[in-house]
Amino acid sequence: MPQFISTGTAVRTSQTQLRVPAGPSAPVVPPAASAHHLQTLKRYLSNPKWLVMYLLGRFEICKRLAIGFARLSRARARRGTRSLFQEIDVDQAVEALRRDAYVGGLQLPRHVVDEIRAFADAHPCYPDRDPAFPFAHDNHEDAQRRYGRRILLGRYYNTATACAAIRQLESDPVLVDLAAAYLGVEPVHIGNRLWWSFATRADETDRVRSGQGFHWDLDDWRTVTFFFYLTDVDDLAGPHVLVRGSHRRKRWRHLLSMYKSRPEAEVLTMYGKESLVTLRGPAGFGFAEDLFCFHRGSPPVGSDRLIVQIRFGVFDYDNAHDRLPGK
Ligand SMILES: O=C(O)CCC(=O)C(=O)O
Repeated sequence: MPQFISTGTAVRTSQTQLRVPAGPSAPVVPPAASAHHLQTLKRYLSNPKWLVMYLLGRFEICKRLAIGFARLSRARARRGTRSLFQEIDVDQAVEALRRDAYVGGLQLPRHVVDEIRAFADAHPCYPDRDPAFPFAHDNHEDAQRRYGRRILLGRYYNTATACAAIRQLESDPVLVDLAAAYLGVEPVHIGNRLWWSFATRADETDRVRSGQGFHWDLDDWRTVTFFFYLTDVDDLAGPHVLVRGSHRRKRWRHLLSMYKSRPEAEVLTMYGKESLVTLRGPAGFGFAEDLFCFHRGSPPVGSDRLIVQIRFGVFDYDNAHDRLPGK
């Protein structure tokens, strides 16, 4: 029984029975947009070092200075264990990342996919950033009814401590080597994300808030994120889409704006349709990406998608971990 699940309704999943706290009997009111913005503002102000990075980290000269500063005090760590990705040529991978903002060719062994799937089956997930409402992923329809709103994403908490297979990825020598070579400094692990993207109807605002509209991320001066699909992903199952090379080429008004999301038409006009890369693959398929590029998830329409991300950066601002709040 997962430790953070208390008394409540028994929910059957494909592998086990989860107990999740009884939900509200009447639909709850979804958080208003202004409350969402206020929460975001509070988060910004509560982490001043991160805020400095957030304001300056979009400019290449500042990125280089910050990385140079980190390099002064950081030695290369020894990497002991055997990698799951022996076949990767790190130099070639880094060249592709620098040029295109992504590189494919990572493949998780089946037993690791199965282990993470088993973790997802045995633990509750949560509507985006709402730790008050745990639900079993295969109870999504019921959870939407009880929550009183569409649930596009179901995120897991505490993956670093609760899932050994995910923890092993955080220290995989090839992944860490690749991150070090791309970042130009010994990397730090800045967080994981494990989540379902559900095939459900939703409006544009919810889609954009759920990473399904083009945007770029700024979690650190420079970052690299490893993605692995844990379900088969075709065009109907929410493939990840990115704009090749857009981590190096952005308009000044994009860099200066506080909004990192942009309408699809604007992104297509700027970069051209031929720059879009859609990443499809069977369960276990993986790729590395610099999330400073424009990217989005496609809304799944045929089946739900389970995906995990392992993120590395230059400094850990404690801003991207998936710890359950208050734990
Ligand atoms: O769902 C996806 O593929 C997009 C993920 C994303 O936008 C992000 O992690 O920033």
